[in-house]
Amino acid sequence: IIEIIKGDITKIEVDAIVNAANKTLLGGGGVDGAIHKAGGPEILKECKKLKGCETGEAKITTAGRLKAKYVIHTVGPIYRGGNNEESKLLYNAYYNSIKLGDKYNVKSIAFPAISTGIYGYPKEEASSIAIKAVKGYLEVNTNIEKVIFVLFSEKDFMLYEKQLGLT
Ligand code: AR6
Repeated sequence: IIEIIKGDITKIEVDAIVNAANKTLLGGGGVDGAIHKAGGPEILKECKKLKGCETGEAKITTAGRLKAKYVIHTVGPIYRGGNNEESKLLYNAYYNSIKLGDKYNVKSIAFPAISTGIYGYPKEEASSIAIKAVKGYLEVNTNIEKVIFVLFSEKDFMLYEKQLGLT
């Protein structure tokens, strides 16, 4: 069920892509900026009605011009040394995103490496939490058939390959 791809998440053909947003849900840089740019103004219009999102939670909109049907907006933790519940909040961001997708009957979902850019979460620990959260969810009742981790760099791709035992 789990796949990894190196590339740009806005180009992936899945039912839902996950956005690494901030609490305002009103856009930003990184993958968030790329998703709003590629998807067009419809996504922001819907985001404005959602009144933000707490860290570790997830909310859903349609996907504008993107190939996906939905964008699931989640907010990962800002990394502040590791003693501020960062690992739990990152786990929740993945878990609540896939759970929300499942509720919307999404069959395929793509994740970026949440919190590992501007929010500074160490990549190795973040990748193991991402995998643990997704596997943890897939063990319960689910209609989800495919989960894709989309990694933006070769280095990140290789890290996930290692963590998933694909090398
Ligand atoms: N496709 C896939 N992955 C990408 C793409 C893309 N098009 N662009 C960047 N990444 P970040 P965060 C990778 O900074 O750390 C925004 O301003 C990137 O290399 O996008 O959760 C929000 O509004 C990195 O590995 O998200 C928030 O304020 C990963 O996506 C803040 O950034 C996440 O990096 C959230 O920070």
